[in-house]
Amino acid sequence: MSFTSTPSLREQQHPLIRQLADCIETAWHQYLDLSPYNLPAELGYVEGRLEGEKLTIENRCYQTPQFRKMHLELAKVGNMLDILHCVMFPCPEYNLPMFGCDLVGGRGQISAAIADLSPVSLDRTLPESYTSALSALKGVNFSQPRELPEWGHIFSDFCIFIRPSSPEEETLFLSRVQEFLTVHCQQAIASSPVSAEQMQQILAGQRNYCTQQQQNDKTRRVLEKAFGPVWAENYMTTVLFDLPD
Ligand code: BLA
Repeated sequence: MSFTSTPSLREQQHPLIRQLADCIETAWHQYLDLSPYNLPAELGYVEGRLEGEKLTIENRCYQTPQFRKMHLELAKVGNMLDILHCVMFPCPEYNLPMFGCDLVGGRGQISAAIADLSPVSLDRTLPESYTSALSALKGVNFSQPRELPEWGHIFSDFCIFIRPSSPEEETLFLSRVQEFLTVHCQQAIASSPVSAEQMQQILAGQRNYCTQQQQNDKTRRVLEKAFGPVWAENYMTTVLFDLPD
């Protein structure tokens, strides 16, 4: 089964973005019990202009018993920039990492492909069940690893941040994200709620993750140029990386 019916933007994106979007939605439908999650109405589909080019943003959002918000965003700036952004925000009652993924490309080439299951614990380690499941995956090597920015200390040792250099590496990245999602969904549906005290620590960890992601100047600059600084700040803090209450 695939879930490719509605979107118009998806067909115009770089093939790896299209494939990854399909892969994410297929995993979500396969493993999780999805309900709709309503973004503020005016932020589901957005158009702006950046340097004479049209910027289009298309959002899909769900929630489940284990995830308070699962957000998949596709964005396109004329023929210059194709973007996929995805974050799964766990409910703070569960000790689950943050799944995050970003693909950025332009003119036929993906320049940044990042995927991670990021810890939210104070000691920055993943739950033991995740560490053993992820360690058991086949080792992967990419020829063009990229260096994380300063705020990238939020990511785990399993984080992949690369520039894919061939169709083979694009496929390898895609299958690694698929493996992350399978591990994550299976762990999530098997997990039990934590104590009130541990929930406070998880909340602090999620807040830290979001605060650091909000420091991404490259994302901010694209949004500011198209929509202005006030809109960009609002979008980054309420749609992309909203803090749990
Ligand atoms: C990088 N993100 C980027 C880049 C752009 C965007 C233009 C630079 C690409 C490059 O250096 O090759 C832009 N990303 C966007 C925009 C949106 C977006 C406009 O998602 C949304 C509308 N970013 C995330 C998530 C992660 C993430 C969930 O949204 C990780 C889990 C990471 N993006 C991320 C990182 C970089 C990046 C680490 C590199 C930043 C740097 O090198 O400074």
